[in-house]
Amino acid sequence: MTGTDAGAEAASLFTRASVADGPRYAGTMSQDSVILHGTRAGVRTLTLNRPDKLNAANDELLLSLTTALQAAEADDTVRVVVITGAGRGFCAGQDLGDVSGRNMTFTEHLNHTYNPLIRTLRGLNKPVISAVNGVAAGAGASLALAGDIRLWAQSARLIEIFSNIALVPDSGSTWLLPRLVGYHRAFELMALAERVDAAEALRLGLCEHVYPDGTFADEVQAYAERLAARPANALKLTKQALNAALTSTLDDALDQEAALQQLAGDHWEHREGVSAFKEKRAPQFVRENG
Ligand code: LHQ
Repeated sequence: MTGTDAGAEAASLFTRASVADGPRYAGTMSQDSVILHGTRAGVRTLTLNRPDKLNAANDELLLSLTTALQAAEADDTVRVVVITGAGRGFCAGQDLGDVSGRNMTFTEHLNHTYNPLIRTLRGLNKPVISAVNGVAAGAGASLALAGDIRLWAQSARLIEIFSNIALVPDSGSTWLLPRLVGYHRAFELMALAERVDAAEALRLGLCEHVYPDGTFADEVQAYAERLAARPANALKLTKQALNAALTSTLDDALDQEAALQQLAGDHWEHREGVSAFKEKRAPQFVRENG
């Protein structure tokens, strides 16, 4: 089976499974799927599922994850997406057992799998949480950094490991990491492939929160549900504004804010927020028909 076939098959399995899911958890595509998914309280959890290899990425995993993100985008009941790993790893990057003998160049490989994944994730109109339960290395580190919110388990660690095998950081790391930690720290992390533990990640701004391993999944779900209760349209526009501002001038950002504020202000969420304030009650931003 080619990577594309595998992705297409996984996609059709996903569609069937998500229709049958219902509102509670346990909506897995199949027991041996490389991406497990469940939905609870507006939170779609996508679990990389190759635990014996620390969820190292093969084409099927990458294409299935991209498809799963697109399906989450299209599903109005999904307000937040969580990406996490099965077992003791988050993602050990490219499956190094899967690269020899492939009839693709490195460039083609990235353009076929990793780059569409990162573009889909960063462009998703819903918040994505990278729930980093264990080691995140190589492209797995890029995935850990790419979420809008990064939650880590205490034992998680991140390694810009590419230079160990004499490769260049990819999947967005060269763009994102220097924006997070500055050029010099990014270069050092990449050149020495030093391991970053949870305390250091918090200090460097590579994650927002660290939770004990034992309660990590529950903490992630609780955090995601808090996010899911926030105004979805306003968060979508905020994500668009921030992403655009990362590469724009102040002038452009001011224009962008003025345009997006109109879209936010015309939305029922804004009227609900103002009414709730005046009536001294909590706003209700979750509605049946969005
Ligand atoms: C793995 C892997 C793995 C296969 C652990 N592959 N089996 C893009 C495009 C094109 C080409 C190349 O790359 C890229 C982007 C990239 O991501 S490049 C970076 C690729 N990743 C790596 O170089 C990481 C390799 N892994 C490691 O260095 C270690 O496994 C880490 C530091 C992640 C974790 O170490 P430990 O906690 O000591 O675990 P372990 O090494 O014992 O691994 C557990 C098992 O997982 C083991 O299998 P085994 O059968 O012996 O139990 C590993 O072989 C397997 N595994 N990473 N990337």
